[in-house]
Amino acid sequence: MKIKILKFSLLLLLLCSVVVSCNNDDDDDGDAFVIEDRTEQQAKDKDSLIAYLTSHYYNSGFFETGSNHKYTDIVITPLAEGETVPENHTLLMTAVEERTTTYLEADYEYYVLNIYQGDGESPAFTDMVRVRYSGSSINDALDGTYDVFDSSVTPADFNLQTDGNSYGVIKAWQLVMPTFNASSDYEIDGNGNFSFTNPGLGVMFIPSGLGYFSGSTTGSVYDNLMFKFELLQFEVEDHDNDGIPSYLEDIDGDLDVTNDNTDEDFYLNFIDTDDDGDLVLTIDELIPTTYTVDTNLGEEEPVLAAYEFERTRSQIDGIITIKTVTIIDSDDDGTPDYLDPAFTTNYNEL
Ligand SMILES: [Ca+2]
Ligand SMILES: [Ca+2]
Ligand SMILES: [Ca+2]
Ligand SMILES: [Ca+2]
Repeated sequence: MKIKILKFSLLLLLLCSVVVSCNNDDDDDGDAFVIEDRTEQQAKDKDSLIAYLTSHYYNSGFFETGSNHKYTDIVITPLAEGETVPENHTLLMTAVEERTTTYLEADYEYYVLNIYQGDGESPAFTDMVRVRYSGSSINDALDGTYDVFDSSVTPADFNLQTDGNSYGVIKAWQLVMPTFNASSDYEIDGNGNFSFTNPGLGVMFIPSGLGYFSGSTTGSVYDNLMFKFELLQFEVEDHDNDGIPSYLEDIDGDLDVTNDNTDEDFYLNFIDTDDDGDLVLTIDELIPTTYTVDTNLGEEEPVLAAYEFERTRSQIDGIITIKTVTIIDSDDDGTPDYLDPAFTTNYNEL
């Protein structure tokens, strides 16, 4: 049997994608509450964000020495009228990176202060992230109040992609978190407290359209938000547990898993256990492999192939058992078996 590994770039050309329309909740007539046009709201929000960034500075000098800095170390201070930015501090506007995106048909600018990139690896846009953070309202800050509406000084987990059964995060988090790296390591002290080695550390300044928009989570609508955060760790998510990590279920590679549905059924690929609808489950259209690593003999763990993914691992008496699956493209046409209804081999029954 020939085993060929899929080249994912080919998928862009070979697969049709089905556009699943986004939910618009603003088509009810007679509502007293009028939802703002996203593009018009963004114009106002951009003005507010720039007003904030040009009138506040942060303690940049603090982060030039030492390591393992915390989000609670970030101090942002309003610039008084006529004041110049003090030594060892930097005006936010000159420190942030402006980024752009299109979301729900509106064009957005948002701003990211990258204080530390992080020494570990980087999550995908569908992964689970473990963070410490605080979120506050920029609108309130411009009005002279500082109001943290949400925070966690202990590590908290968030799915960057909701499957409908779990809470998702605001769009800005899904955009920003994958551009940072997590910590490279951690330690646990005698009291069970974790300390993380050089996590990604930053602040995002975001318009309401990439936050809660017309929702009132923060206590008011159309709030521009600021999140300080440490990206501690992440886990690769496989929402439908079919062996394919969710980020690879983004067939057209547009960083959106809500527009990929190979078999055009009710279930998007990332929540579909039979992606091509050929009645052989995706997990059965992948090649299973079991590795046994005897650490008593000093054996090393295997290096996985490019399209091989760990499913489970267990350890008994120093012997690690790792089960993986590998994507196969039997006819080498660029469409792997699990996305190709013409191939129905069940590799778990061979
Ligand atoms: Ca997609
Ligand atoms: Ca489907
Ligand atoms: Ca799937
Ligand atoms: Ca198939």
